[in-house]
Amino acid sequence: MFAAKTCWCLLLVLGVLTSGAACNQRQAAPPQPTVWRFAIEESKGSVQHAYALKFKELIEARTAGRVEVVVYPYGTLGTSPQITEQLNMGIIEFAMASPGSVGKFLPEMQVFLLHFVFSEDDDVNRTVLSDPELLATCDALYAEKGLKLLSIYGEGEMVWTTHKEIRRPEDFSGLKMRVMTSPILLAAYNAYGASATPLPYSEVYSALQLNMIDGQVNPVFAIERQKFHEVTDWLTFPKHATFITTAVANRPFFDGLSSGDQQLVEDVILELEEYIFHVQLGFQTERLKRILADKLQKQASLHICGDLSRFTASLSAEEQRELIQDNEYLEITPPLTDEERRAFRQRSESVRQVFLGIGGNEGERVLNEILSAVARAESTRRNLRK
Ligand code: 6CS
Repeated sequence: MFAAKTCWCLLLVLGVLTSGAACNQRQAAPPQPTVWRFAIEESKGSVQHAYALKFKELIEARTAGRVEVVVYPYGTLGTSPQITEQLNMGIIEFAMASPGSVGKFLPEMQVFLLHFVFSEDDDVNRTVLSDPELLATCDALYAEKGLKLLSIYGEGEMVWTTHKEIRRPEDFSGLKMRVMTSPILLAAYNAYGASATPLPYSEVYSALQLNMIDGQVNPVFAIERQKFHEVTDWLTFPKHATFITTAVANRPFFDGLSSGDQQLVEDVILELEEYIFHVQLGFQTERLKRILADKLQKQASLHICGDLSRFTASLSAEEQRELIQDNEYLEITPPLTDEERRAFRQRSESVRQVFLGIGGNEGERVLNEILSAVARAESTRRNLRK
């Protein structure tokens, strides 16, 4: 648990940081803006950072300086579970809370970590995650913890980075796979035959470098930001899951806002849904390009197992030649076949039972809502394509 004493110290530090400017300018005495603190679980240049910066820009522009949003990137205020605790205690007003980090606090939210539940189609997932019924069900669970759920959104397809090729569950045998601190992720990778190892985000790079772990899983932008590609040489796109997170406010804070400010926050969050979808989509190709360029420049080998057609289409003819065709350090192996993916899917079925044990009736309700919403959205997509 985050110690109460630590929280008070943090409050003091945040108070000093945000009021220091006010003391220095006492003589001018302009009206001081109200500060809204927004902590994210990722570093600068990440999807969450883009989200928080856009939130800041829109809120500050629309309140004409009455409100200042201060963004705290990963590491500034603590680990991801600590950020959620600070949000719950009202030390900060807004935060990102990823299901992988809020396991004990919000067990039902672990549903978003299950493999082979969401679609392979980003547009379908976007429709599902913004489903008003799903948001209302989840918000009721957040409300019990003193939180207000603002949005659920995807940050991109989950990719395995490992020291060796993985095409079958048997390839995971004896492999220490780092996961976020969630019982569902532990169960998922143990079911594949790996030895799942929970570690905080900040320790993954050195653990890979020192061979304390053999692999990890994250979207491409996170692999590039945290430089995991420097300490692994296999990138596998198994199309088994999307990284999903939630944007959250402290509930008493949100309820205490004027109706005008509540509406403002809700309008901005709605606009951000479209914005962040395109940001994460762009990052999936832009950051892969950086990984390839970095590996090439360092003359380090890289093996990619996946369908690279969308990525290749995003490159100019010259980039395609330099990064792919003439790149002697790159090996592209075919994506996992349907049969190969089926082997992982079958192993993942037992994890749904683990989830139902953890998530209880409410967890089951959320899972069923998601499964129905995915089926509905996929059928709509199919009809549109006809
Ligand atoms: O793997 C993790 O721990 C982190 N991954 C992402 C993409 N966001 C935050 C999370 O803590």
